[in-house]
Amino acid sequence: MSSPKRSLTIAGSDSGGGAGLEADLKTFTAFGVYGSAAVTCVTAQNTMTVLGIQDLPADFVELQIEAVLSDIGADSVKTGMLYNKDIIKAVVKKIDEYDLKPVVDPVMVTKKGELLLKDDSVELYRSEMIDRAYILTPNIRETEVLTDLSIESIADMEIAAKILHHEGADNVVIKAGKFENEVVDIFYDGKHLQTIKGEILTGHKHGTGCTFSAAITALLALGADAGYAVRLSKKYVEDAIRKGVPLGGGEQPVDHNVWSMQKDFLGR
Ligand code: PXL
Repeated sequence: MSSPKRSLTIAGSDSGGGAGLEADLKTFTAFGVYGSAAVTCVTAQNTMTVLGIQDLPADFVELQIEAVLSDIGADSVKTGMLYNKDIIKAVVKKIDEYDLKPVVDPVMVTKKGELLLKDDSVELYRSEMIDRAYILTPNIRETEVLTDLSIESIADMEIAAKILHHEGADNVVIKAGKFENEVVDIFYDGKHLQTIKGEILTGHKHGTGCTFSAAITALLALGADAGYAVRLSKKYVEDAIRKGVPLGGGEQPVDHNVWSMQKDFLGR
């Protein structure tokens, strides 16, 4: 029997199961990739609100990454919510030790505005995580924080993508700019700028960011190149939003399972 492809997520837990490492693991499974997880923080959360956040000791985050990589291994890695300086430092240490090329989702706040990266940790995040990213996946708000720009047009998104690439991210996807009645993603690999447009979708949006970067991570493990992984992951997230999970009284989760019956993703 051939061994499965493996992806590791280093992220926070969302007890509601829509975002965070739960979204990542469901998405890895949907792509037929074996998922492992190093937990950074635990959130008590549902579709309505975040009731509490408990961070794990940084050395224990490190220990989980060590446990996974020293035995199971990983064909691709993503980082999500890192929350504080000590956790950022611990993750950076393991990235360097294992020469990882992670998908970096610079998680900062929930859609409602609850902080998932402490204010006093943003500078360290900028200086340590951007240049370690194989693919950096900020949304508009995160892009503004990471570049000090105000993003008001597609042209601003393009400039920001170039800046973040210049700061060391190998590939940059700026997600979900809503301009000219469309949702626009910008992908930049240092050579080509691609504009990926889609219709503005309403409805089940909890977990979109995590699910998108997890799908990219799974596809990288399967051997896709960065551009293909990004474009296909966008389609996956659109379908996951359209299908959605009708649970909870707040922002309802995307359906991570939406493509799980399809086996040959790279043949699409
Ligand atoms: O979508 C960002 C995100 C990341 N990680 C965790 C989260 C959320 C949003 O709710 O809870 C743990």
